[in-house]
Amino acid sequence: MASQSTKSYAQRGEEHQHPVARKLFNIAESKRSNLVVSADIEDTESLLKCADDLGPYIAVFKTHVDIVRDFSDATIQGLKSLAKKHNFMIFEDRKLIDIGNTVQKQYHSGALRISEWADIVNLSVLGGDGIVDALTQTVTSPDFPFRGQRGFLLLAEMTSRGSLATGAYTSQCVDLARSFPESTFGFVATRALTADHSQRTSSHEDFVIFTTGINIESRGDTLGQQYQTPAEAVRRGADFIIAGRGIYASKDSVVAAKRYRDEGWDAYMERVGNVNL
Ligand code: 6AU
Repeated sequence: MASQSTKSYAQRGEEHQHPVARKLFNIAESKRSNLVVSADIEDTESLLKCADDLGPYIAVFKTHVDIVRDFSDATIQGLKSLAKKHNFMIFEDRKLIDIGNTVQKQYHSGALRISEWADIVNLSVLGGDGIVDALTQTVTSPDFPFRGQRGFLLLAEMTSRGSLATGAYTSQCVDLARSFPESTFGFVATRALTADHSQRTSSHEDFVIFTTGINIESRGDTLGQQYQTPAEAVRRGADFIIAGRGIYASKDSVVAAKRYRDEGWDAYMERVGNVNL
């Protein structure tokens, strides 16, 4: 049976073997936030305004920079400086999926230069382990300037109706992640995925679960998206909750961010047994 972690972020931040996960847990603990805002915003000015407005309340700012129509060096520099100002990490939701040789170029060069500015990127392993192997080689190479500062999440499940990322596919994502601990520290998934402690391959194993499809007001959209609330997600094993339109498209995005942050944090506190803190 899959088991969620009942350890505190502070403890996981101390013990985790991956530096990106350690930093992430430390940010979550210090800001009392397990919230990731998904900023699916199409121009640089609005994207950076969103990061500046919501920065104090989030642990991670998630981007889809391929939808930013005026993406440029100013977008990158703006994101990097706001990440420093507000102490959040940047997750580019690029869902890389191709042969190893192609994804190395998509990740490290090309128009987006993801490796330069995104602490975290997600990968789809539909094509097998070659993608993880290739990108692990990139981020562990002695020539890579951000060695130890970049981490990957595998897209192990999807929230869209009829998703094919289920069952054996999802389990194989877990097996594959176990083979690349130097680069891969968790999953995008709707729940905890790993077996209980007695079945883990290592007592140090601690995959971080990012759960998307989070919305307090709605159960889905007209295009197949399916939602759960922050509390439901954390109870099922989410370590970080990813919310997009529920926050940035609401009447007051700061009020909404605080509400999602508080609901996610309270559910985490309940899970680790500190309900009164
Ligand atoms: O809260 P929303 O529905 O406005 O936005 C959800 C965000 C979007 C999706 O591209 C992304 O989460 N997403 C992902 C991710 C993060 O990989 C996987 C998935 O299964 N479903 C999903 O919505 O930016």
